[in-house]
Amino acid sequence: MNLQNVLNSKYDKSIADCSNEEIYYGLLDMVKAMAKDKEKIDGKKKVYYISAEFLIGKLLSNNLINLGIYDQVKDELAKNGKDICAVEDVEPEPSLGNGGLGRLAACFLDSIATLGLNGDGIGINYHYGLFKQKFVDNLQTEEPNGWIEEQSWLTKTDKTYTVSFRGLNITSRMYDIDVTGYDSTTNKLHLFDIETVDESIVENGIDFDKTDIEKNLTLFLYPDDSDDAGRLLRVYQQYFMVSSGAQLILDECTAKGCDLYDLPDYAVIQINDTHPTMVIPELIRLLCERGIEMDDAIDIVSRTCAYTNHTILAEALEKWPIDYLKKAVPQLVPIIEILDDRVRRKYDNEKVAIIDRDDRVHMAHICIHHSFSVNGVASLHTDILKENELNNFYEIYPEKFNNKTNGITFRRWLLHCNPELAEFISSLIGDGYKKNADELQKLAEFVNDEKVLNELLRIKQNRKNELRDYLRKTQGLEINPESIYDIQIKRLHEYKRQQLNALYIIHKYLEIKAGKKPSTPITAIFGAKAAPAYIIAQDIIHLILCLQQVINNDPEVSPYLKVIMVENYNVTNAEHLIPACDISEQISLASKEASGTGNMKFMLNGAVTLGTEDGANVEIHELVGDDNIYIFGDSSETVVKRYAAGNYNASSYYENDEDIKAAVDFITGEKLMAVGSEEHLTRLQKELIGKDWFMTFPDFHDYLQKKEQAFKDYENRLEWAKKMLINISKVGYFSSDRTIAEYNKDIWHLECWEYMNSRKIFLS
Ligand code: 26Q
Repeated sequence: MNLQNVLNSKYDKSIADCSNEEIYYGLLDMVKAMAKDKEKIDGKKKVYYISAEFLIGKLLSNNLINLGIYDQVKDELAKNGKDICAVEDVEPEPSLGNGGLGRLAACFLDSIATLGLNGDGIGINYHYGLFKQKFVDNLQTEEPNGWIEEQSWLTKTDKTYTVSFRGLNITSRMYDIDVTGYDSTTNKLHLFDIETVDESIVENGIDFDKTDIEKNLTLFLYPDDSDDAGRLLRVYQQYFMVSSGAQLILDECTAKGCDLYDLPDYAVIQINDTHPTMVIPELIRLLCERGIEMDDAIDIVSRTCAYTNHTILAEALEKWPIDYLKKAVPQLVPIIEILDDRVRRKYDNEKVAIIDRDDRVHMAHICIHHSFSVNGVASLHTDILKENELNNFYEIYPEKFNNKTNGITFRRWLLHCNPELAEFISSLIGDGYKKNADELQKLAEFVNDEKVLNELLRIKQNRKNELRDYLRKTQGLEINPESIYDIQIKRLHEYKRQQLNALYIIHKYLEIKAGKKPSTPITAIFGAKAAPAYIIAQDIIHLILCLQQVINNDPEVSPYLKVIMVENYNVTNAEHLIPACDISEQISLASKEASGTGNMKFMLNGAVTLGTEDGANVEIHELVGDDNIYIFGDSSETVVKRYAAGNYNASSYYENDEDIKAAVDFITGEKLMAVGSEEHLTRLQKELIGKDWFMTFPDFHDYLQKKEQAFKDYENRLEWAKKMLINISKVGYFSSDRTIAEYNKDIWHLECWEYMNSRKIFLS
């Protein structure tokens, strides 16, 4: 198949005469046709990765790479005076996720297909993804973020199901997106939708009537759970997804001749956090409807489902009031009550009950009792689950608990976003690492090769120059490519501690004002969206934007220090920011970040981590060793103990530490007040002095010191390049191909292709 032929029959035009839009739509058709030819022949058993979020990002170049035709298409376009990047720009980004959990689901689909595993995704076809962020008067505003066009990656199927809510039957329809594996077969992402969604009910930013389910069910991806109507709508969305998914799974298994008692031999359902929990009672309900006894149904479902936990933050663990469930899905309530009753009869421990004394249903508890596997997403996280958060369950079911350290797909996060680096690596160690990421270790032999180190620095500089151009073009921001790019990009959350980074910046600003100038200029770059109702998160964004305005406009300081807050941080922006980064900020309060995956993306692109011993940073540290990472701050044990003791007193740090006091006072000082809002800045300052729940003050000085050390080390360019090289050489462990191979080996047990010495070998 070739692009010119596709465009001939579609538009009767040559490539040169087509607009970028026409070329994009032509490529869409071409990719879909090629993916169809590679569809997987179903094996007996299949994994269903069910998730409320799939943050897939743009798909064009990813698909061209996976189908092995990226260079060919790029050259053909170039010959006809077209630029593939301009064609890529035409594609709207499907932002169907909030952050890490959604992006992980997308990376996993890529790896499942790449390993040739039989596995599809199940989710919701949100018409608007995560809101588009705009900054107005140094504050975040939100706008709807549409992505579905007349022609898109979605393919409408003829599969429909009835989903019943109280007093309302809804017809769900399945739409498919092809998931092309790298040099492999194609799987599917099944997204369910309804025909009656009405986009015109959106008014005033992202507000809409939350009560009219037929018009709003699949309208929006939820950024938070701030109000009652929104929470109830989320229950509707979750049930809609799992009921459609459960019906699909039973259909597919019975079509393969599965006797429903043998369901676990045909299907394994990986539940991505608690959001799809209702798939458990729903499947039980459907099995009973088909004539299976309740006890048997519970047993069958419990041997089919596996649960992944992504958080230890208590407030993020879903607990739905039973009244919500009665209002939306009364048919599940008697089943959940039976599950609770069985648990209560078996275990005399209120803490493992499914329905608590306040009549709230603990979704995680349903998952743990009724899955055969429970996993955390990094080694430290799994340990904390076992020892603290889920200890009561671990004591009952030690055999269910296992760790699966997260990973990322190197196709998107290296081959696509940094092709020059990928090619350079190939020139040194061959192409094998693209399928077997462990081969990156071969790079270690070049650690003293100056030519290689200089080339690595040259490539990084190219990315830094490109980021300068990109930010100028898309955001109207000016940065100095000779400066150190220090980047913190992730959802805005107090536990991730963007506020600690902001305090550092204030400290540095005050130092420069006092005449202590850094020898290499620093650009502190942020990108973050805050849930609209998360007030302190909005205040932190405000602080950073005010700092940007004050510092960048201060001629005494801006040659040495600049602050950049990138608007509308999303996957596409990340693809430009990550390859250009020198220092990767991973500064969550130890014990709070389950894993992090941005940390891995930066490492892959030769950035050096400045971080706490939290999440997967711990494993990065173990791999690269003390000399190739900057670790600071209290350990998770210290933090956990301090919380337990309940004696953390932020104000005494503030009173007794001059540097902390000066930085915190600056928040409501003349300079920031002149550009910011008193309400936001004073509230944030009060929160820090009075509470500082995520303990920025105890870590402040260690952070300062390690950051200064990193900036100093950066100046010895060859030594720095060694650190970059070692990071890249050790990053193979964080390929999502490794993570998925482990899920398969330990949990799913599907037949699979494995790459050994670059040859595909079939394992069963
Ligand atoms: C829950 C209820 C109501 C509304 C929204 C939610 C909700 C939505 C999204 C709760 C949580 C999320 C997302 C969580 C998330 O992204 N967790 C991250 O998962 C990554 C992949 O495992 C980890 O690397 C991160 O450490 C973890 O924070």
